[in-house]
Amino acid sequence: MQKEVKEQPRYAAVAAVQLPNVTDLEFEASLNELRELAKTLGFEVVRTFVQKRAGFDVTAYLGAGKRQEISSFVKNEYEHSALEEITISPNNPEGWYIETLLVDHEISPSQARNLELEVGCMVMDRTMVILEIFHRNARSRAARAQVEIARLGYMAPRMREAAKLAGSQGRQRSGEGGRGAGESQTELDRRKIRDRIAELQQEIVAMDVERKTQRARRQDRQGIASVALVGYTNAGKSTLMRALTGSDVLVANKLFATLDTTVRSLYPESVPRILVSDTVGFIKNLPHGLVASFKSTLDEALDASLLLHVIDASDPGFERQLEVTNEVLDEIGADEVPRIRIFNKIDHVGDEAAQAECEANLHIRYPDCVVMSARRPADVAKLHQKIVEFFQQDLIESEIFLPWSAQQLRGKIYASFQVLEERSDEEGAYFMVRGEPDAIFKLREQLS
Ligand SMILES: Nc1nc2c(ncn2[C@@H]2O[C@H](COP(=O)(O)OP(=O)(O)O)[C@@H](O)[C@H]2O)c(=O)[nH]1
Ligand SMILES: [Mg+2]
Repeated sequence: MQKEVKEQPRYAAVAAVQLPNVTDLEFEASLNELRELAKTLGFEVVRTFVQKRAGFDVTAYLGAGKRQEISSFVKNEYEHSALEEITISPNNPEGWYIETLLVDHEISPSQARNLELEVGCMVMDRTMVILEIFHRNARSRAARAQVEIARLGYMAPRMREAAKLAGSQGRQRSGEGGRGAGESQTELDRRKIRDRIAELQQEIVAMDVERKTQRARRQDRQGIASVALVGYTNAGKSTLMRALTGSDVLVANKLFATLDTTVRSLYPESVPRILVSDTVGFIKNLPHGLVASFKSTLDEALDASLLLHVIDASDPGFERQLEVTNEVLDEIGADEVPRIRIFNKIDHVGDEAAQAECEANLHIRYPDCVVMSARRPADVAKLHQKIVEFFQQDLIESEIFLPWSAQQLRGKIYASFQVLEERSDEEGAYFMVRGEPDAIFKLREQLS
């Protein structure tokens, strides 16, 4: 039997300043989202530090007292008895240590550096967390270029900060005055970054022309039935993906666990096989500079034959989120892709009466929507059925003749179509199949 490989957990703490104009609800929602984003990056968030302030501390984002508190927590010197609430999950062993402090705002390079020095662990701000997620999700060339531009834009001032630090230390050591070596290096780096951004922008313009033929590309892929999950972070996309593809069962298999987690086939398998892919989630609090890279990373939704738009029905702000998702999908040209709206987490909406009322209202407002809980196997099975039906509704029945000389295509026929009947004579074999008209047509062409 294969041993289950457990990834080493990476522990993180989250810290945020609540400004006076931010309501408790907004503040909590943003923190929740950051914790979800952290999970996506493989962090286990063990503690959240919050502080109400009139503004961010200029030197290190948080006030001195809070920094001290975090520092002693990171160094594990915390007086455990002094803790009112400590959110360490039960599978967190005693000797845990915090690898990273995640900050729920974009902070300046010098704030980040000062905070790091004081708390004694790495600091990642909200923008960096999101950039890292986009970086991991960018598959197409255009998306990779777009994310790299955003990363360079984010890195540039931070490199200057690092260079300034190195420069001032250098000067201190050598007693050298005026322009330090660090600074001229910075100039050079700044120019390099500018050049690289310009180069990437040109590439993207060139790719835009290429993308005009995207529709053709989708036509090309019609033989492959594919479904993409889209929607906000925390709506339940990944949970649904696992439930629909049976990967909860299969994940114990080490080989399987190492495969790309974002594309899998629907399970139990159907004919033709249907691929399910998870896309990068929408973010409530998306820094303005990251909008372009988000959109390009979402681009792969265009390749799907069907979109499953997952909405958290238990989130009070779901209607606004639904609108934003629609708008963005329209903008990237995904309005042409058929879509099923899935209101998930219905089990999380109040008591049974409230759930029934919510469900009834949703069906009135959004006819044809699915209201479900990813945690209920019966609901998942129904959705599975609905997806399969979508791909079968346009199927036609047809006979394909395969001469004996082309028997190597036999396997392909069985993989691509549902074979209803097979017979043969001295010329070859005849298959009565049910399949996509396009795929049948293509195979016929190939055979003639
Ligand atoms: N109560 C409830 N929780 C759910 C449901 N679906 C997902 N969740 C939880 O919601 C959180 C976010 O789910 P996840 O699949 O990671 O969302 P994603 O960001 O869209 O991929 C996780 O803690 C899930 O366990 C559901 O139907 N009901
Ligand atoms: Mg997810």
